[in-house]
Parts: sequence; C-alpha cells; structure tokens
Amino acid sequence: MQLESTGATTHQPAGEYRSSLMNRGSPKPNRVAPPGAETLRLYEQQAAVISAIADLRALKPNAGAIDRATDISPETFLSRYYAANEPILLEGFVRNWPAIKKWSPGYFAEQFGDVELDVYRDGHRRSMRIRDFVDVMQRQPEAGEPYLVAQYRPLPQSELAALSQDLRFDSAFFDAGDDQAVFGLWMGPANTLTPLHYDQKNVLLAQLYGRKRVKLISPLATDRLYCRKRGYSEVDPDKPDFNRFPLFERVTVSTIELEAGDALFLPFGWWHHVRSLSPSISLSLNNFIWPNSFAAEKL
Ligand SMILES: O=C(O)CCC(=O)C(=O)O
Repeated sequence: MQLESTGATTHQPAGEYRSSLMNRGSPKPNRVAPPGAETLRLYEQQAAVISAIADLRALKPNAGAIDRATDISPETFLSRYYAANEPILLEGFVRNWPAIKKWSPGYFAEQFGDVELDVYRDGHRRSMRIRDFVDVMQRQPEAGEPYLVAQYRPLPQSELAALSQDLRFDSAFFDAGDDQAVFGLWMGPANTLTPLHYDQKNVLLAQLYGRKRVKLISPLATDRLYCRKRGYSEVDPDKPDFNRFPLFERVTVSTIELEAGDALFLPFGWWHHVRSLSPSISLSLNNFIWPNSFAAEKL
C-alpha cells in the first residue's frame, strides 16, 4: 500500500534544519516553522491520536471492565498489567499479611495513641494525636472526616516503624529494602473522599481494614477531565456536571470495590477517585522491583 506523503521530512539532515532556522527572518515558501510552533503542532497531533484511541477503546463490548485475579504470577502481572499500564484488582493479595488480623482503629489507638499525625477536616490539614483521632472516628463512623493521610519514606524509620512487622512483601513483586519507596497510610470513617487525580508512579493500594470504592479512568481520557491543578481533575465522577464539563460525557468510568485483603494495582497516569464505604485503613505502596520512575512524572 502506498502511503500519502504528509510533506514532513523525518530525516532532514541537521545542517539543513539549522540553516532553515537561521533563515527564519526571510519569508520563503515552505520554510520550516519555528520550533515552538512545531512543538505545539506535535502536541496537537499526539492529543488527537490519543483521543481517537480513547474513542476506539470505548467500542469494546467490555469497555471499562477491570480485570480481577485471585492468584497471579509475577510474570503475568508484569506483562499484562505493570508493563501494559493496565489496572487489576488482586483479590486477597494481602490476605495473609498479619496486618489483616491486627489492624483496626482501636489497634492504632492502643499502639500509637500519643503519635501526632496530619488529618484533613473541612478542607484543612491539622495535626491530631492518634488516640483523639480514633475517638472522633468511633463516635462518628460515617462522617467522612477527619481523614488521616500520612506518607512515609520509608516506613521502617518513622514513628510507626513497628507497623512494618505486619506487612509481608513477596520478593517476586516488591523490594522490601527500597529506601526511596513511599508508603501512604489512609485511615478514616466511612465516606472519606480522595478526589479524582493520578499519581506519579505505579501504586498498589492495599485494603487492610474495611471497604473502599474506586472509580478509575484511563490516562487516554486526560484531555476530557478538566485538569486545572497539576494531577487533579475538577470533575466529580459521582455527580458529573455535564454543563460545566461536557467532554466528560465521552469518558468511560470503571468502578470497583475493595474488601479487606484485596489490593488494587493503580498504574502510572490512571485517574482514580476513592471513597470509603465503611471505617477503613489502607496502605499505598510503590516499592515494586520493576522500574517505577518516569520522565513524564514532572508533567
Ligand atoms: O485511599 C484513598 O483515599 C486514596 C488512595 C490514593 O489515591 C492513592 O493511593 O494514590
């Protein structure tokens, strides 16, 4: 099949390209556009291609279905999910971690009652002793706040170091000694909400107590998500306002629920919106044995 020429020369010799740039001032037919305009056109082309792929994926009969597995080999996980940038719900993946039997809000109050951590309430961050936080959480188990969100790099050197003993990292998937790894601890009553956003790395969200609902959107839909603040969308996928956000009508949203013992693989760039369905404790991890740092992280 003969391809129509677009007129673009992908192998233009560097000398010719440079001299065409140097002659930018003199208007000539077919002169090379300045690099800024070229870059913009390239981005527009890439965006159009990505948008078309998103529309094509939506034609699949099972569009939006998220794979689930109760047992997965590291080879399958790597080739079908990690390297393919596809999410999967790993049912029971952390069911044998001691944390599943031990962790509860009461356990944290007993073991770490005097530790002060950041909690979010009324849109503000403040510091609270774990004992007081758990007290509020138990008195208002459906209030949606306060929400304890703590990040550790790494967990074993933090004030909650003892929690490390309750985790069991399978060395076929995780590097237990990765000192760059970030651990996120998320604890709160039912109805806590983390708005639609994406992370800068591949993440495993391990559910250790209670239940959560996660809405997931492919990175291919990024141009339909009204991302004004870096990495965050203005759209609430629970109640999308199609008058303000009309492009969101063309977005495929997948919904899955996590039970204690399950883990959700959240690939880099995938948008997620997380609500707890009961009092809940989760841990997010990124200490995979495979590369987990990307040039696009800074975007
Ligand atoms: O559990 C949550 O509320 C949010 C988790 C999350 O967004 C993450 O681990 O990246």
